[in-house]
Amino acid sequence: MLSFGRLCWLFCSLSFILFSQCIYAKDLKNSCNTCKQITDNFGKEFNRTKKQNFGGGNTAWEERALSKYETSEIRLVEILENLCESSSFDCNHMVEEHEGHFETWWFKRQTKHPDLYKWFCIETINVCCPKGNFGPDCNACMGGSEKPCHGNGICDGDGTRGGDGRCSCDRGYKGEFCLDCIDGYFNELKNDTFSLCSECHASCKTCTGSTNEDCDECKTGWEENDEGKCLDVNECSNDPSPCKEDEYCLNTDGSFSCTVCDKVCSRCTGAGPDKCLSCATGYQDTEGTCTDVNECEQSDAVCPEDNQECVNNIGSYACICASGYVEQEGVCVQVPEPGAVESDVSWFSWLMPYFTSGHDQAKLNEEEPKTETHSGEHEDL
Ligand SMILES: [Ca+2]
Ligand SMILES: [Ca+2]
Repeated sequence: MLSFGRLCWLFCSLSFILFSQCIYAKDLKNSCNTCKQITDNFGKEFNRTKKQNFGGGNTAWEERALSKYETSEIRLVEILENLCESSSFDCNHMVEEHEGHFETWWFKRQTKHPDLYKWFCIETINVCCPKGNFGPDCNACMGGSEKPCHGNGICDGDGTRGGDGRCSCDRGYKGEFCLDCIDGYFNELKNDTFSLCSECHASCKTCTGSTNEDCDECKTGWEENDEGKCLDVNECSNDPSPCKEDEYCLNTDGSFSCTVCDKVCSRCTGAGPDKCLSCATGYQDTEGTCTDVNECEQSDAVCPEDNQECVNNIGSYACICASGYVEQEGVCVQVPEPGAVESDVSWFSWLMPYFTSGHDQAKLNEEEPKTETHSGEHEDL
């Protein structure tokens, strides 16, 4: 029987092998990409150096020089020097490692094998495969190398020595060969080698055609009517409403949404202060719109304490000490005569909030909830 330690060792070794293979497979794909980049750049540099020669001089000499330069090692070296970004290690390493192959191609294979990518990347250093093929032996992708994944997906490792040739299907398609349709799509055309999946109507979960009459099954939020069509469910007409009490409901195709009412409403049918079913506390109905209640003008005194003044604000009101009075321990007391305290300056700055006008106080208190007296902030001073 295997000991625990030995089992661990076995598990770690297997994990390492799998991990290494993943890295290796990725490396194989990357190597091909690097090679492709190199040969693309080779083509660009080849064109760039077409018009160059060894240097100035008379025309006859230039012509001779040009024809010589075309196939010269100097031109090859100039091309090779510009194939990679200096920061790209993989690119520089590959060019350096296979410099000999570039020389062979340049002097001996160029005419017979004009496609450098094919000769170098696929046939010589074996990092790429022909299109539609994958893996170390360049096997055909799923669905064949002519049309991998039947044209409805991407073959893993396509064109490289890596990957496993399996298909990642495009949106709408599924299956090993990307010939089947996912839910919400239907086959417009299908045979052994071709499939066209189109999207169902928004109301169908599954379907056989493109309209809401072709649903096999309606999607959530839709229901079948007597004629067999899938129609939107109006969730907002449900009783009770699917929204909270202070929200209004908006029906949409296949769904609905809930939005919080205007702050002046406690219940509403839509957005804005004129869509209230009932007004929020502190507001009253004025010709169909909820407006602020001026509590200070109500017959019942809302600020019952001595020497208090009522200040109205939007949605509420505040009770503050009247001019010439200041709050101390919950009651409004008369402001002492100037000079009665040691430091006049600090005394007056301390009192300033109580001498501001009612309008300013209303602003200050606008968003505050209904309060009977000020809190004793200054008591800490
Ligand atoms: Ca709906
Ligand atoms: Ca008010």
